[in-house]
Amino acid sequence: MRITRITAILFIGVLLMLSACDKQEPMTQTPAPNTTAPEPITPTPAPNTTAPEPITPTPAPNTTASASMTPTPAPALGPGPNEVWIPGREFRPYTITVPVGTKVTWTSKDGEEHSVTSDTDLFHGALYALGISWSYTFDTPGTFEYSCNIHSEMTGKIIVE
Ligand SMILES: [Cu+2]
Repeated sequence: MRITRITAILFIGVLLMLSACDKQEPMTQTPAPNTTAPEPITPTPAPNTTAPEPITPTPAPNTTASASMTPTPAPALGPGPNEVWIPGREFRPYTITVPVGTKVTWTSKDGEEHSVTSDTDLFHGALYALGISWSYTFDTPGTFEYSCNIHSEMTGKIIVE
C-alpha cells in the first residue's frame, strides 16, 4: 500500500509538474524582451574635415609696388596746342587761335561718329570712330566756324591770325 501511495503521490507530483509546465508554457512563448543583438555598427566614414580646402590664391592688390615699379605715363589731360578733341558731342576747346599756316588736328575721343564741317564748305572731315584724327591746315587768316553735320549742336571756331 505504501508503494501505491508513493506512486500516487509521485503521479500527482508529476501531474502537477506537467500542469505547471503547461501553465508556464505560454510564458516561455511570450516573446522575450528584445535582446536581439544591436545593429552591427557599420563604421560610417567620417566627413573629411581634415582635408584642406583648395586654396585659390587671391592676388593681393598690388598697389604701391606696381605703381612705383611701372610708372604709367600720365594720360594727356586735354588737347594740346593746335588740337581739338571730341570727347562727346562737343568740340573742346570751342575756340582756338592759331597763326597762319597752322595745321589743326581734331581727334575723336568718343565712340560716336562725328564730322568737322566748315560752315563755308571750306573743309570737311569725318571722324567716324574713337581715336580717329583728321587735320586741316589754315593758310589764310580769318575766323572759321564749323560744326558736326551729324550733331548740329556741336559747333566750334578756329581763329587764324
Ligand atoms: Cu557729332
